[in-house]
Amino acid sequence: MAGKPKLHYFNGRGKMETVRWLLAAAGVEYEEVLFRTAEEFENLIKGGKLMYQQVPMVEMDGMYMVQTRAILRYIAAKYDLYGKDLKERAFIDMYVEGMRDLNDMIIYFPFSLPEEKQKNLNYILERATERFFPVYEKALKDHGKNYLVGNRLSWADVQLIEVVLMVEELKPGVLSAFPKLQEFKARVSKLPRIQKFLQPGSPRKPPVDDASFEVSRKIYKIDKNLLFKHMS
Ligand SMILES: N[C@@H](CCC(=O)N[C@@H](CS)C(=O)NCC(=O)O)C(=O)O
Repeated sequence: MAGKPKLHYFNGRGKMETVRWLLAAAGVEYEEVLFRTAEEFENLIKGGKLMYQQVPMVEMDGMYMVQTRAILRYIAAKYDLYGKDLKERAFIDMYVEGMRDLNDMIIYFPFSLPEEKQKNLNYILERATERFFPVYEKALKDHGKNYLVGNRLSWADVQLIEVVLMVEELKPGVLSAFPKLQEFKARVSKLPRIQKFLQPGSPRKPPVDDASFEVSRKIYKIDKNLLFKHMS
């Protein structure tokens, strides 16, 4: 199993996208094993390597790692993106958990019923601009440093730029009231590894559209009425 990490997922963002971002920021090359049908996903389950019969799964360092947050924490710690001491880690954890809450809303947004789509979109934008973005804006403003924690790039910064770009896809200009976040985005986008990941042709996946949503719905056999099953 030595060699590059192998990412097992479908050909879309979903929960794996944050893993792709973090590996890219760490400068780690990886392979992707993308399944495209329910049958291919079932074959992966039958292979017996998915602890909970779920993906994301990352083959790395002799492990078949599952649970997105466990995977992210391992990569962050291994590649020195997880703070220098327990207190920095606690702050990184607090930031990334908030970002995950926001990211999850965006991931589940395509499940909205047509009549609820606009209401749900408004809710996400309200949460982004009134709950989450003000936290990161204030942190950057108060300490006046370039990064959220410890004045060097961490997992929190990588997840912040990812989620900022996702919210901007839902509403361009959403950062207009957040000057520090605008500066942060401009600065971090220019870091060579991040810049490379943002280029067309990188492993970064495009936003979900109706067609890709339908593909993922079929792979995971998602019944809209059973959405809670997919919110673990
Ligand atoms: N808590 C898990 C949840 C993983 C999860 O819900 N994975 C979905 C795909 S994104 C899945 O494998 N669904 C199939 C199933 O649960 O049977 C994590 O964060 O990795």
